[in-house]
Amino acid sequence: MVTHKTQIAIIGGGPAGLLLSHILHLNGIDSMVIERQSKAHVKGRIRAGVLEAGTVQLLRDVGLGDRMDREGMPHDGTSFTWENKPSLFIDVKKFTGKSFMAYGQTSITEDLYLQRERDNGQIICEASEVQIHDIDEKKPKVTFLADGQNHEVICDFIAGCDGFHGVSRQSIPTHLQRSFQRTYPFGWLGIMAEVPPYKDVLYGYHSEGFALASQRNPMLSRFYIQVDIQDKIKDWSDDRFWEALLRRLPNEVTKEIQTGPSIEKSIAPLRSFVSEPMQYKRLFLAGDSAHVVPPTGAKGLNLAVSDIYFLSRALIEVYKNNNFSHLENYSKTALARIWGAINLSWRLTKMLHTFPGEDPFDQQIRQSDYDLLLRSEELQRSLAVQYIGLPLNL
Ligand code: RFL
Ligand code: PHB
Repeated sequence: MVTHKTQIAIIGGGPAGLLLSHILHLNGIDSMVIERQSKAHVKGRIRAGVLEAGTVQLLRDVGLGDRMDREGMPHDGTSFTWENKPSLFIDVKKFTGKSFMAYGQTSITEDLYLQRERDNGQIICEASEVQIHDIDEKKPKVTFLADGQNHEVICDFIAGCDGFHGVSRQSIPTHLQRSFQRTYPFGWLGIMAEVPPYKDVLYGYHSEGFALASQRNPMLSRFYIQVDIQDKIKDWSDDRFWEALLRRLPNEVTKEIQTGPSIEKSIAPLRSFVSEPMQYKRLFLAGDSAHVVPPTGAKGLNLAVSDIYFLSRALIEVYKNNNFSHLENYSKTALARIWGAINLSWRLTKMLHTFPGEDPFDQQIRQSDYDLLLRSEELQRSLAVQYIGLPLNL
């Protein structure tokens, strides 16, 4: 058995876990990240692309803004299109004074790994059989298998940053947990293509299904379409994808879209999920391990970042000032923001997707949601405020 000692054991080396270890390091707090997958696997995952103003600022504040500011694509607003209705540009900058950034989670993860390596951070990849012990004692433990050896990490606190399928949430006794869930009867088929992107991040409703145009950098486009939850990647050739996408968007948009061979294609299920509370004794959950949102509204990664903002601040207060009040309130503080995002992403998902088996009443409500948005500056302002994200230091 190899024994390690650290202050914070972090389970999961995705954006939440890596960002936490980086911020703790900046504040002189030692941590160890334990990740199930290989580094190449984690860095190769293609997921989020839109960063709220607060996320952008936080990344700059912790010294991770250089590449994002060089390669990311800032936006002052987001577009909506609708079959047989006028398009709408939500001028987020006008309503909030802030812009958001299109910059891939893949790049953020690369930036974080690079920074942790430069700082000699401890990250153990390809760890299996990860288990949590003694959460209610002063020195909890994480055990795992790596490089053919048993390891144990003795620590002060455990951060569960291991995503929706991780072990951390399962370590909280079920009778103390409450979970809330919605699943949706469709998925998003996403592709990446090395072609110049459409100018805006654009959400499109069509009776055949939702479509989204997004981007990663000036030569890398990201598009999604709503597909049946049973569909398989092999059912979707590039040609079929582009035909479906272009049918779902208006001419003024499709004439500006450049198509090309896909370099990645995947189908993601949609889910809303919250598990409360996000803390139990010396274990604290952050990011997708505690909550999942459907990607409509682009909130998942941003929530992981705001959780880490709250959790790192709380841990810093403990070590610097022996003040436990932020840590005791961590779950409550984080959940207020999380429910706001769960709400927005659920409403946008309902408004922008065609649901199998829906009736004419549902369709009229959806049309009326968009008609109201088209007509009301107040509703546009409200959407802009939610899309850009609440300030982290609320
Ligand atoms: P992650 O990224 O899932 O990382 C968790 C890490 O934990 C590891 N792990 C374990 N490690 C040790 N032991 C175990 N037992 C473990 N089990 C798991 C995993 O290997 C992994 O490395 O969670 P984290 O860090 O909380 O980050 C959350 C974000 O990844 C997620 O919320 C976003 O990607 C969601 N999301 C979006 N969010 C946005 O803010 N803006 C977007 O534009 C956006 N678009 C998206 C998205 C998610 C998508 N998919 C595929 C779900 C678009 C898509 C298509
Ligand atoms: C993305 O670029 O991957 C993206 C953009 C906006 C969303 C979801 C995903 O709402």
